Amino acid sequence: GLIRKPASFISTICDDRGQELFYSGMAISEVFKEDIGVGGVLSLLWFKRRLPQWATKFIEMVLMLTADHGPAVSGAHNTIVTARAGKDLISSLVSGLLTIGDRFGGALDGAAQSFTAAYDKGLTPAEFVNSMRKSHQLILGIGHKIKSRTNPDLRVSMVKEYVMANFPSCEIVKYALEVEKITTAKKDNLILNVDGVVGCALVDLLRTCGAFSPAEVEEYIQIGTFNGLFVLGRSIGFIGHFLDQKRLKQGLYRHPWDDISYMMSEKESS
Ligand code: Q5B
Repeated sequence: GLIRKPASFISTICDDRGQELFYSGMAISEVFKEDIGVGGVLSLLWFKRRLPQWATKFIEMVLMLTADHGPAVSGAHNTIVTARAGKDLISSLVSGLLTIGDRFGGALDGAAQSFTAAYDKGLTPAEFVNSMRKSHQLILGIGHKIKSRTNPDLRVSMVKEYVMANFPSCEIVKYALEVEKITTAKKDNLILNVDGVVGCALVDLLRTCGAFSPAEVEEYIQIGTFNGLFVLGRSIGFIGHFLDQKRLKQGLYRHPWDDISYMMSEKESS
């Protein structure tokens, strides 16, 4: 009889074999007929299911408010330097994306994991802050280079307002805000930052939207899903910076000597 060749890989999110493309079982024509938006498409391709409108709107909000934060942040800076070195869009974009990590823009997953673990263990916010200090760990999702209690980050305020008004409940965000009260009392810039508030809100979203089992939520937290939203959002800005530099016909960037502290021994300098 016929022997079926074993498949080399398995895929479960998108079917392009028929005349019509399907995203997790939803025909592309339905995607437009039902006007599910980018948030709806992301839900189908990342989570393999439709999410309620308050949740897809939140996803879109995150993409919009993480889209850019100026030319000075490390990722935009890298993109600009690469574009000015004459490189193409993809090289410039990737060089920006490669700076995303724990310190810059990639703290969503770590914040989601540590705040959620502390909340679930029943640690008080003070116990959580102390345990992180004792183990010499920075709290991911806390701290900002320029934003502080006296110069608040309006993106964070907008996320908080949306979450409080639209989520069925937001225990992890509320917990993180209690942690922020303790950290900002120590230092003005140790605010709950954009990565932190979004990471915690995404846990609340998955836990309360009714579309996931607790085990599924735990899996999404552990496999590192949330940094993906920052990466996706900020790619919009990085591509903008690439186009901007090309439009402005900016030449090769060389960092000025007077902004570098050359610390050589006398022997090395001679
Ligand atoms: N301290 C963000 O550092 C930053 C502490 C802390 C306990 C903390 C730092 C940090 C965790 C990672 C995080 C996301 C590197 C940031 C983003 C997107 C962005 C970016 C943009 C955009 C800032 C000075 C003193 C030291 C530290 C203590 C600092 N952070 N203690 N937990 N988390 N946070 N990243 O100001 O006693 O003096 O030795 O790593 O959440 O990336 O716009 O720029 O949209 O693009 O340089 O918003 O907070 O401060 O590291 O010199 O520390 O504060 O231990 O204490 P800074 P440092 P001490 S949002």
